[in-house]
Amino acid sequence: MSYTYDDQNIFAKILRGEIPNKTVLETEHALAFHDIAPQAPIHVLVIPKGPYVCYDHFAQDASDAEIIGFTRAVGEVCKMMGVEENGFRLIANAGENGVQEVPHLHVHILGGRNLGRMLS
Ligand code: IU
Repeated sequence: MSYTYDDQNIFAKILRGEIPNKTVLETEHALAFHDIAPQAPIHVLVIPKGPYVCYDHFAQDASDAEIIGFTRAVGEVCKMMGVEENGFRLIANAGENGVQEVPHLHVHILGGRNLGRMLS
């Protein structure tokens, strides 16, 4: 599938420094920041710095270095936020059925409370 990236999306603006954010971690390939409307005591978004719409786009077109860098950043943020001990959830919504609001790949890291069952 081919994807068209909208460089006016809000996370692209955050990456360009046009909109402020509460940064948790910035690396060569990723930026992590607190979600503006947290759904759990810990709710951090991790985004790749490259122009990828969703997970599939990223997996298809990103370089190995970007994929490794992004994946390691997610792990690092989990460590920084201390969620590995009691557990956490990663979510990457995609497209219309996934109800993705912002068309720049982002992984939600949710933790700090029992999140309940998501699938049944
Ligand atoms: P979604 O996976 O695309 O549905 O989630 C988008 C998330 O981005 C959602 O949790 C919003 O609260 C969050 N967010 C944000 O942190 N900062 C913003 O300026 C905007 C959305 I717009």
